Amino acid sequence: MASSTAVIIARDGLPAAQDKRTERQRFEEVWNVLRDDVLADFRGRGMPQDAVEWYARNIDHNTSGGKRLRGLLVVESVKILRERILSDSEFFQAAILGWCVELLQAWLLVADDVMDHSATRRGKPCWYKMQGVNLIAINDAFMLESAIYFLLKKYFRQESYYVDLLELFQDITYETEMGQLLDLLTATENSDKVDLSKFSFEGYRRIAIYKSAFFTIHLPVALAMAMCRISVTDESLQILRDLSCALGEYGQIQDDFLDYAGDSEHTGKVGTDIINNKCSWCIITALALATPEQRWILKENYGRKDEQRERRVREVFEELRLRERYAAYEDDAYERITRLIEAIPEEAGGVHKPGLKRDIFKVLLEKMYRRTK
Ligand code: GPP
Ligand code: MG
Ligand code: MG
Ligand code: MG
Repeated sequence: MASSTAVIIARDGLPAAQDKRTERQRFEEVWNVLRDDVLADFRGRGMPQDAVEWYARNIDHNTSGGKRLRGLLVVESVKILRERILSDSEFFQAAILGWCVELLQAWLLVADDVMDHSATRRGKPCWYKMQGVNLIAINDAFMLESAIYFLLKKYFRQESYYVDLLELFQDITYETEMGQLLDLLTATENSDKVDLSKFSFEGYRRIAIYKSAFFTIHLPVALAMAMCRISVTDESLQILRDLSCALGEYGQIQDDFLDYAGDSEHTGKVGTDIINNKCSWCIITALALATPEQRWILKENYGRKDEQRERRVREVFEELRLRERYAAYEDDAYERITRLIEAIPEEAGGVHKPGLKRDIFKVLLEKMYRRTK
């Protein structure tokens, strides 16, 4: 990652150069405090020991092993918006909001893995696949979600922007659920109903943006803005929405490509999009390039719970050189998003303008570019 803004944040009273811990380590340390808060509250409400142990196991299994892209985006954004090194308490507050986004992702993934019939996540069995869990995973997902609101209340209730935080989480969760519905509706459980003609780039974009872009990019940046008390104007909201859509669509296309071409040892998950009949970037792109014969093969083999047929689809993807197409797409997306970022107005009439900063998105784009997991 090449960025002038990726500086180490200092502890209070310590110059940045002397604080040897990385931002990620400091972020992880905050989680120990929050995890204890959640479990102490649970225990304090009279919950028995076996339930405490269950909840702790749910929390630990589903919050470990991630890239922390979204959580760290909150911290990074606060730092860029403040234009200085953060104090201990500012870092702590930003990290709490970051962990709330990580908890949001945790419960979404617990639920998503049930819906997608996935087997592994972050190099471990999916939570619902763990011994004795099964459909308790549904309640466990809800409990991870409730932990967000517990933490927001504990740490932000006295803040003037508390309601803004609540509304952001609620609105963006709702939008993510809308996206998940669109994703699931194209993915039929019934192989008789596979109908590739329903797939389109326009429909694809809507799914990607709703199920992924808003909670991945809009939410962390908007939380940072709320914490920095930067009022949201129509202009800044539009910029944030546009950048979230562009970066979020790019991120979901990466996710779809890795579902097909990623090394599962490295990504920590085994792809399920082909057998689940998902409206993925790979199938949309393949359909746009396929000869009539290849299209027929795709139609006969996509969306079937059968390894042989999945292999047949993969062969067509290889024949169509999807890997090369993806590399070209990625470079094009990088250039296009860079231009969008450069167009963010930071000055008006030669005067510094408070609001969104280009660096927030630059740092994120560098982190995302050519990711392999
Ligand atoms: C991931 O898409 C989708 C989400 C995290 C949103 C889930 C929304 C809910 C309301 C549960 P994906 O299935 O392509 O992700 P992955 O490839 O990681 O399984
Ligand atoms: Mg999934
Ligand atoms: Mg899914
Ligand atoms: Mg996926």
